[in-house]
Amino acid sequence: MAGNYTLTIIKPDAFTGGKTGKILALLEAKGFVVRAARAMQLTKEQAGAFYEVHSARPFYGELVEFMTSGPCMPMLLQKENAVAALRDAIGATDPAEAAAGTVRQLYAESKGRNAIHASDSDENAAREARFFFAESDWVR
Ligand code: FUP
Repeated sequence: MAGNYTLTIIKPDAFTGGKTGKILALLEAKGFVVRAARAMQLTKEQAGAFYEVHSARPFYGELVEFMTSGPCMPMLLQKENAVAALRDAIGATDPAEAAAGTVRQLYAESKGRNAIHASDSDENAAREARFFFAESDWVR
């Protein structure tokens, strides 16, 4: 899957705020194709494990709290150079610093409640894809 797949999550602020369709339309317009998707409520254990890399950071507790505050929508997306392309499309972590037209500039509320997750490397994309989806969940 390396190179052409990335994992995104429509986070609880955007999902419960009814922004999923708008975000997906923006991403589809940029050429991303959905290969797997599910709507789910993360448990504290799942959110904690997903963001384990940040477990020593001061915002970790708040991040886990937010990610479990409502349903979210993990999706596996396909596009050439998917990881870099999606990082470009979502913009900076803090929406105040996100470029015009990016998902976070348009739809995020704050640095913590920032609408969308995107894998930051091919290696993490593969790990995160396995976290949410079995191979049999993918459409090809
Ligand atoms: P990003 O890859 O842009 O989602 O950002 P990071 O991996 O650095 O951070 C993961 C999530 O932690 C962010 F989406 C939001 C949260 N976070 C904060 O709440 N405060 C911070 O200072 C940094 C990150």
